[in-house]
Amino acid sequence: LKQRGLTIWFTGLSASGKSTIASALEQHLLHRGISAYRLDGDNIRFGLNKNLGFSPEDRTENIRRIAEVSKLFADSAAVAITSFISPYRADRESARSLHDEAGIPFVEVYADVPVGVAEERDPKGLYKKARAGEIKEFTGISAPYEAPVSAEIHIRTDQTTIADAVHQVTAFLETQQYI
Ligand code: GGZ
Repeated sequence: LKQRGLTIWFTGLSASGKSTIASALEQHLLHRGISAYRLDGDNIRFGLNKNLGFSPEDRTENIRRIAEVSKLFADSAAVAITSFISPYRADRESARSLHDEAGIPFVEVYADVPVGVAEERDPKGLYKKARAGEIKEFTGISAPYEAPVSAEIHIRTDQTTIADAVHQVTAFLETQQYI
C-alpha cells in the first residue's frame, strides 16, 4: 500500500508571515518523523524559475511550475509545503485541480494580514521601494492580491502566534487523517 503525501499551499502578501509559519510547520512535521519539504523563493525562484519575473504572465508560470513540483513531492509520499504569494485565484485553482486529478490532497492556507501591517513590518524594505516606484508591480501596492474565498485554513498572522498557527494546520491535517 502506497503511503500518500499531500501539498500544503500557503498564500499571502510579502511579509505576511507565510514562510515563517511554513518553516515552523516543516520543522514540526520532521520532528514527528513525517517527511516534509518546503518549496520557497530561495530554492525555486533562484533555480528552476530563475528566468521568471513578476509580470502577471511570469507569476502564473511560476505558480504552474511550483504546482507541478509540489505534486511530484507529494506523490513521493512527502508533505510538500509551498510558500509563494500566488496572488491569482485562478492560478491557485489550477494548482488545486492538478492535485485533484492525481488524487493528491491539496490544502490551501491563507496567511492573512492587512497590507498596512505587512507594510509596517517591511523586513526587506520592499514596500518602501514599491512606494518610491523603485519596484514595479509590487503585490498589495501596485499589483493585485486576490484573497482566497475557500481556503481550508485561514490564519490572521498578526493575531496568531507561530505555535498556534502551526497547531491550526496540524489539527486540520489530523482531522482529515492526512497525518
Ligand atoms: C511581490 C516581489 C516583487 C514584486 C520581488 N511583487 O518578501 P519576499 O520578497 O521575500 O517575498 C516576495 C517574493 C515573491 O515571490 P513569489 O514567487 O512568492 O511571488 S508570486 O507568487 O507572485 O509569483 C518579495 C519578492 O519576491 N518580490 N519583486 N514585484 N514580491
